Amino acid sequence: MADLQALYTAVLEGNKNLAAETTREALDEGANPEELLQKYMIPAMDEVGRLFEENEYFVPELLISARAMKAALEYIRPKLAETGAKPIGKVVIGTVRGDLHDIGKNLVAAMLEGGGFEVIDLGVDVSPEKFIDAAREQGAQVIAMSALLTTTMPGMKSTVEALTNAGLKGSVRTMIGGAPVTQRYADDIGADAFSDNASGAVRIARQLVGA
Ligand code: B12
Repeated sequence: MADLQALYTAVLEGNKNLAAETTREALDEGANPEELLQKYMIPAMDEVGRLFEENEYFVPELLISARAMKAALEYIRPKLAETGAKPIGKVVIGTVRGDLHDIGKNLVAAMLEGGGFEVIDLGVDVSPEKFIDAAREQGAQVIAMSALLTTTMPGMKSTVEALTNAGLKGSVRTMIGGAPVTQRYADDIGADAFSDNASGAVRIARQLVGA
């Protein structure tokens, strides 16, 4: 039996091989991928954030924990995406300009795929123009933006404004999230939806496409 507490510890301590191996073993044994995420992996990253805030962890520790989380996600992602059904909508997703945090964004992308969406992932440090061009070229109904820094959140506002200027506000809907982002901020900048977690992201995306 896979030791799931070891998964928590592996992410917390940045043990990439153990994180990946435990995840693979647990999934082989039939574990629910969402439960692995919600009960072990995300809480471990939350604890990493707390230790960083308390000056017990520094950027190198953040990086190795993030690397362990990503290694485990490599196994989780395909499981979440296993649906086989026709896509219910197309979402362009990215982390906004100047921001390199992508773990939450990757989780949201994986959950959206699992929830039946086709997802075009633009990666990190995405400019408003790149979001809009991609949505237009791909015919996406939704732009999903992630920001983890208070200093990069204005990139969301700029993207909503650029969408309005391009005459696409209304036909392409926007949803936002990330640790410092709030419903209030979404309302202030005119974003169409907000969620503070990846399952909520699927729910609001469904509402946005009327599914
Ligand atoms: C890991 C990490 C890093 C890693 C990122 C690795 C990577 N590939 O992502 C590295 C080391 C690179 C890093 C760098 C920095 N970081 Co950092 N980092 C973190 C940390 C510890 C965890 C973030 C994370 O992955 N959380 C786990 C995921 C699952 O959570 P999440 O991203 O919030 O996503 C969830 C929800 O928010 C939501 N969601 C996310 N996106 C979206 C999008 C949509 C559309 C929706 C609907 C929902 C949604 O769903 C997700 C799943 O539930 C946080 C602390 C924290 N508690 O957040 C600090 C933190 C975000 N970092 C911080 C800082 C200051 C930095 C640096 C400036 C540090 C430095 N001095 O260099 C740099 C900035 C680099 C840059 N330009 O982006 C601060 C930000 C402070 C602020 N308020 O602005 C934080 C809060 C730490 C702190 N307490 O000081 N960081």
